Amino acid sequence: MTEQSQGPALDNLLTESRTFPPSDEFAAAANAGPDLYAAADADREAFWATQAERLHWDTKWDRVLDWSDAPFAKWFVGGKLNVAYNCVDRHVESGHGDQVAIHWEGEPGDTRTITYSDLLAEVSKTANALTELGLQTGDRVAIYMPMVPEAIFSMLACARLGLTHSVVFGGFSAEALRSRIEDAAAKLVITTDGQYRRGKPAPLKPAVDEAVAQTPTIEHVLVVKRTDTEVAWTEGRDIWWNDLVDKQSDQHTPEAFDSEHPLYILYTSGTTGKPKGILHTSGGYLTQASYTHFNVFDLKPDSDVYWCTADIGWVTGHSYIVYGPLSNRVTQVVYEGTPNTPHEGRHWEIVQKYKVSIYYTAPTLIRTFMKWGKDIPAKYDLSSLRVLGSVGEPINPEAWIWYRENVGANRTPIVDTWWQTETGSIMISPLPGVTATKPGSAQKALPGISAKVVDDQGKEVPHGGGGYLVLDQPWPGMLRGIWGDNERYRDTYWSRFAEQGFYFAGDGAKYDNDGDIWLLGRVDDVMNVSGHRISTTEVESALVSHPTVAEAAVVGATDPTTGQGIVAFVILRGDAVDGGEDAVKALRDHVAKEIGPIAKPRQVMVVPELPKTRSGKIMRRLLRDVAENRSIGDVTTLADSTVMDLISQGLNKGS
Ligand code: 6R9
Repeated sequence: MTEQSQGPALDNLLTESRTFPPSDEFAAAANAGPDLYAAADADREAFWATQAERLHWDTKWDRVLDWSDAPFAKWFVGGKLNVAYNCVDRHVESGHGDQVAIHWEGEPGDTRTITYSDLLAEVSKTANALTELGLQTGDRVAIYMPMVPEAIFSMLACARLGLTHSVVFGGFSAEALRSRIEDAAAKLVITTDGQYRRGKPAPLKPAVDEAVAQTPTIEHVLVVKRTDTEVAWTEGRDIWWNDLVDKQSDQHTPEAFDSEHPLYILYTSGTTGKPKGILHTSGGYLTQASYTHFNVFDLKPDSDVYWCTADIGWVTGHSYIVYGPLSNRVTQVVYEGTPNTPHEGRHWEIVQKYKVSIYYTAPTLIRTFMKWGKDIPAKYDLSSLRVLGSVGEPINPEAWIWYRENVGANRTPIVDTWWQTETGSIMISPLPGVTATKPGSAQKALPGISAKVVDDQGKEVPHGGGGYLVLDQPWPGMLRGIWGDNERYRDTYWSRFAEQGFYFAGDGAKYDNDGDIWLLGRVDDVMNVSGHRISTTEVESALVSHPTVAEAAVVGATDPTTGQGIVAFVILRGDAVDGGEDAVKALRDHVAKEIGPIAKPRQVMVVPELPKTRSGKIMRRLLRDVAENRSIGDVTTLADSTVMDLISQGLNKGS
């Protein structure tokens, strides 16, 4: 039997009510059945204890959860484990050393096949190299790399030694890297000479050189040769990967660390300019990453080929390329490059080549594929696919349907997975063998997880109602804090609904009439551009750091491809010449340099004034009206009600 589509036709997507139940065959063979919900509901802690048994523990925990110091959780208290051992060694020990762990595909077409035995040897050598550099348990290591296998070896080597890694996306600027190194006081940066991007090598090490010139904690820079680009070299500080790692022994005995040992810090945008270092620890994090990866993607380690298209610079790469999948003995594809290099069918060519069966990507890419046209995927054999996933932002029903029809042959379940850097792992998602999926809805908290939609007062809204998404029970993969800033941790996530003790996710949500959850986007000043979180304040401070800018206000405007696009309104300084094309280009480039190309505004509008309330708050709502070409909303709280006319007139003149 194939899946049934019910309800109205395609043109009625806004009132989407179709559901797609799994086929009988899929349901019968699925890792997770409906009983999983019942087991979790019966006893949440016992349920998580069962899930933790997925892992190898050197010392078993004596307590599942200690929430006495809320909001600082401890999970699997007293337990000890080695995260890398769980992701690598134990698969070799159980006789799967010859299984391919990673089919790596470089952008120019070079490939590497890495078995679990290979992975063990590489991670061991890397761990021995990091030890030779004098790194000790608890030290922080920055990883600033493209999607090369050494990035994964480095993360796992850190985990193996109890070093805390801080992966910084390779598309971020020298300044972004510098501030992250400084915040974590990292001792080592691992990087590459360059990276392939859109068919061309681009240098990467110069950004590291610029960053570490101002970060005295850095003792060494370990450099993987990827593009053979010429690099500046600081003797004594810089070391080629090949010179150090290749000569190491491939034997290394892992040590067990406390369940709460810090595994990594990952920086994410908040509502203020300074990124937050989200802290994740070991036992609880790995338990949830492993459990969710196994059940949400229905992973069959002996037969599936899995591909998550994220970059390891984001949390999705951490939990669904490295820790979840490898703990489950996955065989996966890791692709280095962009989806249209050298042609727009590259992803489908890779799916066909490796017979990918599980594919996990972001709505922004799905919408890009839609733009490129359905003829492109139609040219390839995609029949190996059996589960599709989506993450990073709300997926509009139209994109969901397109994905299912043109990639999933109207057959594969789609799991729309809601979670955050802070949650560590997937929280709200269908289970592919259980849930009748609905285009556009993430639907239900996973077994073991509890989420609610509440109003301003923290009261749960009725079915059909909307409000704020909260998590009302602690979960194993939850962040353990913001690195070095407990106060900000409490303020950001736990003060909004302090009385109820809810975690405030920062997302708006609603229940439909069946009680399924629909995510509606951020309710704070965080923009979501192609699934990347960027704060309006971050971009504003980058703009005002430019000598020609007096003031700036930034909004996220709806964008058909990227979800939101960054639109900046700037007031130039009196002596700055004009707001012509060159000035605008200079400002866009300046933001790209300060933060990274992903933060480059789609538009910069030079205006004479900004709309402000009497207390001086910028009214972004009105600017969003302008950016989205809507008529301007209520202006009664403006200090000067003529400002919006001035702005509109200025823009119509085409500045
Ligand atoms: C994993 C990741 C988190 C924010 C989150 C929300 C948005 C992520 C979503 C989604 C609707 C989904 N988001 N997945 N919104 N449906 N399936 O993306 O982490 O980069 O920290 O972003 O992304 O707004 O709050 P992160």
